[in-house]
Amino acid sequence: SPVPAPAGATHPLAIGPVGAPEATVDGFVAQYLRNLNFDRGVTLSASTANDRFYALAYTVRDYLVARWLEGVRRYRASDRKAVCYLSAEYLLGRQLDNNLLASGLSDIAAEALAQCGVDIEELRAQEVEPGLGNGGLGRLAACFIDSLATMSVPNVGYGIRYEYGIFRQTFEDGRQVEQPDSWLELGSPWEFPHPEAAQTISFGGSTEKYDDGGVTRSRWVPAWSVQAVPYNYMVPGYQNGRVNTLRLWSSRANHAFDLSVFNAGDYVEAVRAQTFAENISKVLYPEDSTAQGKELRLQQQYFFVAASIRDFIDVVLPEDFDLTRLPERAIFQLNDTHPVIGVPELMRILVDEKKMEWDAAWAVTQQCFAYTCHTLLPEALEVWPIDLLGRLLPRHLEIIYRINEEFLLAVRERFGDDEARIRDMSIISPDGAVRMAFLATVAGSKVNGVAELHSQLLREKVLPAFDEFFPGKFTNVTNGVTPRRFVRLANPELSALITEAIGDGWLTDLERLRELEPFADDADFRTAFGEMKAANKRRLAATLQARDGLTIADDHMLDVMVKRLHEYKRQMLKLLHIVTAYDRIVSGEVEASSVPGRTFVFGAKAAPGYDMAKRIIHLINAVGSVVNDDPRVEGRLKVLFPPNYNVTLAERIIPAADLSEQISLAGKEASGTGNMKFALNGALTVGTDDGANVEIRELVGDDNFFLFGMSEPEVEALWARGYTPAEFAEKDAGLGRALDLIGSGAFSGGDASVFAPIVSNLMNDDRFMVLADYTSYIAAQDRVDDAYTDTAAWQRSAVLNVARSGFFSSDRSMRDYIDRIWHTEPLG
Ligand code: B1N
Repeated sequence: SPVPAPAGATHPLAIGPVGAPEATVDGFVAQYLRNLNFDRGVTLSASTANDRFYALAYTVRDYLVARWLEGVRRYRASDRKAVCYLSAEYLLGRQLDNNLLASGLSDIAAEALAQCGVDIEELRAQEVEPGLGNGGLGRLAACFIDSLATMSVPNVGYGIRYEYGIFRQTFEDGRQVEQPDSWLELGSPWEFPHPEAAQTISFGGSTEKYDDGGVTRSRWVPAWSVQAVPYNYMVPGYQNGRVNTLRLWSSRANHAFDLSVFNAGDYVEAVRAQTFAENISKVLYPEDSTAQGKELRLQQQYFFVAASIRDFIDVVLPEDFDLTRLPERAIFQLNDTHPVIGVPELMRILVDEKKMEWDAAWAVTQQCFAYTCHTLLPEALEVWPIDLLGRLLPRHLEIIYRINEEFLLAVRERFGDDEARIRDMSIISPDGAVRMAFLATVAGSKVNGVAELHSQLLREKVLPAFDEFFPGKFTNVTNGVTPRRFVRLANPELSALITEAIGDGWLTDLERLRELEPFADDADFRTAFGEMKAANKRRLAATLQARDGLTIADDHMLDVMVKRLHEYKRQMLKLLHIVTAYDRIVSGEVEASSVPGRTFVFGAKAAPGYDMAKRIIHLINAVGSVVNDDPRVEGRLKVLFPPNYNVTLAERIIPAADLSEQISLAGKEASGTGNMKFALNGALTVGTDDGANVEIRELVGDDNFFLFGMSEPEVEALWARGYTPAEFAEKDAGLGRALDLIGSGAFSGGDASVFAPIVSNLMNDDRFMVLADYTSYIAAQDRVDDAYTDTAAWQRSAVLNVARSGFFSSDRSMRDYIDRIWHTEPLG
């Protein structure tokens, strides 16, 4: 397809089409060898695995680039509205297989490499995944941009190209140790750097008033600045010829400026100042669901948001575009509060730079933003102290004050001088901090939660005054996951089974999985399904053996809890179950052979500064070593905790799982997305009525879901009555014994002090009511054991989980955002 040619071009190739290489084995081989020779500068026989991986990635890229450029050209020629997704995190996972699948080249590439005598498996293993996110929030952003490309919706994903992504986790004596994630060490073949298109991003200084032809205006006089260098990534749709863009910003020193401010003649100082600028995109903050309040974090946020908004206005939109019409062309979706500083930034551009009237600018701004909230945890809600914000972004603080003033004036007009209400709704908190969720809610055209229950609690409990003031502003969009990565790529065996049963087309129309329902009663299909699970377990076993030297028994139920380590997610509840199962066997209470063999698999990173989370990681490993070494439970119970859980490992673990642990305290997990991936891969869920579990259970049916624990209203009622966890330990003998074992040093070589803080926290505080839900959880696990012994019934349930989870495609989430929030249309 034609690539735009400059005026005056006469050579046919300059006019186009340059065209992609021919999509044949021969075409692929030729391009592959060309890349190896001309890009890597090596022959095949002298190449390293990294050379061969690079050449492969470049070859796949070559097929996609023409479509990408053509898409950009067609978008610019249209007047379509684009979704500008603003997210501080994108947890992409490896790109090679995804890009091969999207371009329809998987088979050709496999054959081409085979004919070159190159082992494609070895090359797959070369790719280091860009871990530019912490967990669900970052992975969600990656799923969403995949779906938008697949649905041909114009989208630019904007974010930060962290030089170091989420830390690499290792264990030393069972304790988490963090290693830097130097994912760029061997280069990154998928990115297109554009240092020439860098933007200047300013910070600090002061504001001043000036006379602009009789009008008094404000302007910002910043003190220092850095360069934001864009790195483009292709985001290919699934076999639809569409390629969208992910644009990640990297910070670089602004030389002219450094010389004047940082050095005063000192060359060495000036070069040192460069590191200061480069620090901004140096490292991802490794906290999931906690706000840090660190200045560098605010710098990161402003850095990427300012660069992104300017990019869209100055680079993507036509020159001299009338910005009063910006809402027709852009919707800036705020992925949590991290990009909310974009609100005063757009106001600053419109009012200070484009000289728009405040009210007109505010009308534009309100239509251009929408806000997604991802949590209810108070410690995760971002607030920025006004002194910090004022020091770093003085003009933005002034703008926030004015937004707040006008907003509170409107509140007074509606409700009178109700001072309590005014205090509760003020964007500036009583202790002098900017409440970013409030700012986002006031500014956004819509505010959404990420699952039905979460959206309801957001409206009713966290922001009820705002819901009353802005009728119709609050909505729900339940999260989703991309079936391309998490079904087709992660589970090719299941995908083949599905296609054999219902034909193709389901991968872009996932509700069609419903057609699988009758197959749940087909014994042959169930057998094939069982073989699929067994094959996936063997594949996982091989991975864990090679990666960590771990072994998995063939005939075990695989019981999996993979997610960030957080007290609200209750890995401790899972551990109490394991200790109880262990204790029941070693105490002779149950016959080892009377329960199905189970392998418990954990994957979890703890934020480096979160002591309790790290202690729980230590305890998981400690329980694991005792259980795994005890001959009395040999062949019955096993605990595996492979380190460094990431997207790549998730793609191996999830398709092999039988049981999915989704056991957060009701009301705490906003949605969860791992829960959806497991259900789509035919694992049954043991879960609380929390987040998207509620919707999973409604869809798959009570018979195919192990529900336990208090509901959110029951949790509230227990808090209201007064929660004394120790009472629960007294009432349930099994719980008492499990806690005693942990607290007495049974898993720490007799040293009670190691895990005593965990036990004492549970007995005396237990913020997330682990003890209150224990009895019900153990009962649910006993039901799981029973159910698993009836293989046919279990597999029937597993098939029904797959058949009824099509709703959880991120394509559906995107449809909902489009219908309820964005009102955009695909580029035909
Ligand atoms: O976002 C996911 C949800 O499925 C999860 O339930 C939710 O916990 C997760 C600050 C967060 N909420 N908040 C964060 C991440 C990083 C950070 O610095 C907060 N992550 C979630 C997708 O909706």
